[in-house]
Amino acid sequence: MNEFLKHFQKQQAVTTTREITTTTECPYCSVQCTMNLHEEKSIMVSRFSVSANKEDPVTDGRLCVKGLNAHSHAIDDRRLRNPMIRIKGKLSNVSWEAAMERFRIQVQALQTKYGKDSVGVYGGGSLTNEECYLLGKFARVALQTKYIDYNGRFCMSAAAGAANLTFGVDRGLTNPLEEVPFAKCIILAGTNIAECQPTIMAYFRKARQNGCKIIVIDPRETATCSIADLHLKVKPGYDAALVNGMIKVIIEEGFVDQSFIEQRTNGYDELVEHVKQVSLSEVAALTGIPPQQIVEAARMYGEAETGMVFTARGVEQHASGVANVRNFLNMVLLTGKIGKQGCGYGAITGQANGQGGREHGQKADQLPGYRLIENLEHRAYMAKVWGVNEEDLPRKGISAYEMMEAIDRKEIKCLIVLGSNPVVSNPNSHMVEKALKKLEFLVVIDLFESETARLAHMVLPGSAYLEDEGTMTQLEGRVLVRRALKALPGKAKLDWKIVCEMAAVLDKGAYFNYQNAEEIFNELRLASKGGKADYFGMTYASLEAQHGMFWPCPEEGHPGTPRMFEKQFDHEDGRARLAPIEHQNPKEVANRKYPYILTTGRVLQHYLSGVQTRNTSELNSKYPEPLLEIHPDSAGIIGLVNGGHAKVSSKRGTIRLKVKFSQKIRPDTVFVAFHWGDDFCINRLTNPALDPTCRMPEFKVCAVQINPA
Ligand SMILES: Nc1nc2c(c(=O)[nH]1)N[C@H]1C(S)=C(S)[C@@H](COP(=O)(O)OP(=O)(O)OC[C@H]3O[C@@H](n4cnc5c(=O)[nH]c(N)nc54)[C@H](O)[C@@H]3O)O[C@H]1N2
Ligand SMILES: Nc1nc2c(c(=O)[nH]1)N[C@H]1C(S)=C(S)[C@@H](COP(=O)(O)OP(=O)(O)OC[C@H]3O[C@@H](n4cnc5c(=O)[nH]c(N)nc54)[C@H](O)[C@@H]3O)O[C@H]1N2
Ligand code: SF4
Ligand SMILES: [Mo]
Repeated sequence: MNEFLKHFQKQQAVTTTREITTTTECPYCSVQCTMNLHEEKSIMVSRFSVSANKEDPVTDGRLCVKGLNAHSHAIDDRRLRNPMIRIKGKLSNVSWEAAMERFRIQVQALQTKYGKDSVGVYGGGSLTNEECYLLGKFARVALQTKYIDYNGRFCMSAAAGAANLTFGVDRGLTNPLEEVPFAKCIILAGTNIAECQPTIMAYFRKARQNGCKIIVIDPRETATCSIADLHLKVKPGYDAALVNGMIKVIIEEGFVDQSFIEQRTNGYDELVEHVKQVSLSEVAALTGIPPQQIVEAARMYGEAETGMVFTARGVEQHASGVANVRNFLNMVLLTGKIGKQGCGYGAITGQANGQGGREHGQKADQLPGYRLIENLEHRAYMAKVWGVNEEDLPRKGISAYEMMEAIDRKEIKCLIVLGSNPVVSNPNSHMVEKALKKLEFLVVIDLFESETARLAHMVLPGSAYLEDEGTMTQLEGRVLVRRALKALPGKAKLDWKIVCEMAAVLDKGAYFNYQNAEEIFNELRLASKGGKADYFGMTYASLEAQHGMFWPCPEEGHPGTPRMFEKQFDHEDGRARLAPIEHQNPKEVANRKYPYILTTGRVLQHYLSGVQTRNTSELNSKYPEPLLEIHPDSAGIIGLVNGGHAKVSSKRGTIRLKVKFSQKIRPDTVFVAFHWGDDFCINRLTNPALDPTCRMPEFKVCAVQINPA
């Protein structure tokens, strides 16, 4: 642009600037911090900035570095603006009409030739409740395929599986965050809140000021350990063994709440019998935690008048994830620390709508409101809501990674991906990439040309959080309305409208006729009515009037349910189920060829597969590439230098990484974050061994060999 024009525009901007301030919610983690977005609007340009929303009762105006920069990717020039179809090997811009016509031809041809189940759908937990609901309906009603699953399978499924078995229902936190300061002992197991949900750290600090003792269980001394009274540096994969040790002490030293056990639980005698054979010295040998620390932790929690236990992916992302969480729940029940102020359990949900995303039907075996697709009554109810025949609803499908295996076997020929980047986030990603390349038709709806979009036959430009209205259910189980603030870039469309258009070209438009997100929500309310995650009593107006409401909320005027399980659990007899948990070794253990344990997770600056945060220079510049965190003693044995490079290999793949020495990690363990694709993709190494119940992969343990590079 020439200097004169620049000057002219600057003048114009000065004379015609308008400032607009609106409130929105962060698109990243499950806390769903609200913030004020300021737009300085002039004729030629808009400038955006963010400030705290002091009115937010959950965060009290706190924001982390990701939230402060979240708008950056949404307004980025690299956003997708046009539908694209692969022509002669290259993705080329086309009109929406041409894209939808191609979509119709491909999907109809494949379903005619190979059957309805030749098409699969893959969703995500960043989408609004309305979109998660719609995607499930799209699969079951428009495509009539059994194949739908979503990225939450890798996220919440183990905690959900455990909570369903133990309590009879799964809501991440059983108590609102405001009760955390009332707990006198808190266990944070495999949860790095300081980096992953930073704005809720204040609740834990407050608890500490009130005299609470905090126990952190993590193979690394993370930033979260700054609030710990006791850090148990567990060997990855051995949480269930550790908890068996703690339970033994709790029972033997008389910390059991006998009246709670009698009135509200089943299975106590079996659990007592089971821990009789547990030996603390064996537990110490397995976990690497000295017996006296196990006793100390059990006493801290056992003695405390009130207490809360939180778990996240460190405990859950294992082939024994459900069992691991169940053992923590055993400890909660034994001590009667649930259903009261300052007493409860929390699976710290991950994604923005990780909670709502798992409730309304994008999971393979699920219908909205936590109904089950294999339950005849549930099917009949949903068929009525949707106006279809019960017999026409498909049966249950398979989990996310198993869908990749079915694609590899060419059983699924077409996949539609909305709001996920599976080629980066699935375990064993070499196989996943190879499988996706076998698809006859891969459709990706995204904001950017993600690693998965680059493999697609069709890429459709979807909507970012600033443009898309809808509800999100944050980690407490509180449903919030997010309003749209901004116009879509280029020819991008709202995600829910894209789903409706895809249905329409398949002649199912009559079932997908909505004017706005609120109409979808009103249908979702009805769909969830009478289900475990019951939203029927919520309306956009009631949600906005009181900074969200907690489900279950069965009728209008109902206050919602901030604290669960005050009087009963959700099993038919109203009682919770204790269960003896046999410790299981991880599926891969260190051996002569692969002598170290690799565990994976997150860093503060990046989010999940990294597509949004790698496209945010303020964040990416602070952490531009993945690092191999390794103890200097182990690095010394291998011959690595700090800042040098290492080749890390598992049975499934090899990658080259920059080395970062850390005194804070166990010497037998290394840590790598998973926010990168291609040659930096740590999931090329991870183990796709799945939990038998919930099908969670073992992201947190695989055996690796490390060499200087
Ligand atoms: N900055 C940032 N924040 C995020 C996200 C992000 O990508 N970046 N993602 C969001 C999402 S979707 C999620 S699911 C959450 C995840 O939140 P977290 O689960 O807290 O995050 P992770 O880093 O995956 O794992 C937590 C900790 O588990 C430890 N760990 C590893 N193996 C074991 C083990 O066997 N036992 C125990 N006890 N601990 C172990 C790791 O050292 C790590 O510190 O974060 C959300 N918030
Ligand atoms: N090794 C290892 N792997 C892991 C984990 C781990 O701890 N270790 N954690 C697992 C967990 S907990 C999770 S949650 C998964 C997440 O894994 P993914 O679902 O693959 O991660 P995201 O980066 O959220 O992918 C979202 C994609 O959708 C796009 N997107 C974001 N918002 C929207 C939207 O509103 N509309 C549309 N159309 N597109 C959008 C983004 O640009 C991005 O390309 O990864 C899992 N993988
Ligand atoms: S804590 Fe989570 S929701 Fe809040 S600003 Fe940070 S990333 Fe966003
Ligand atoms: Mo997650």
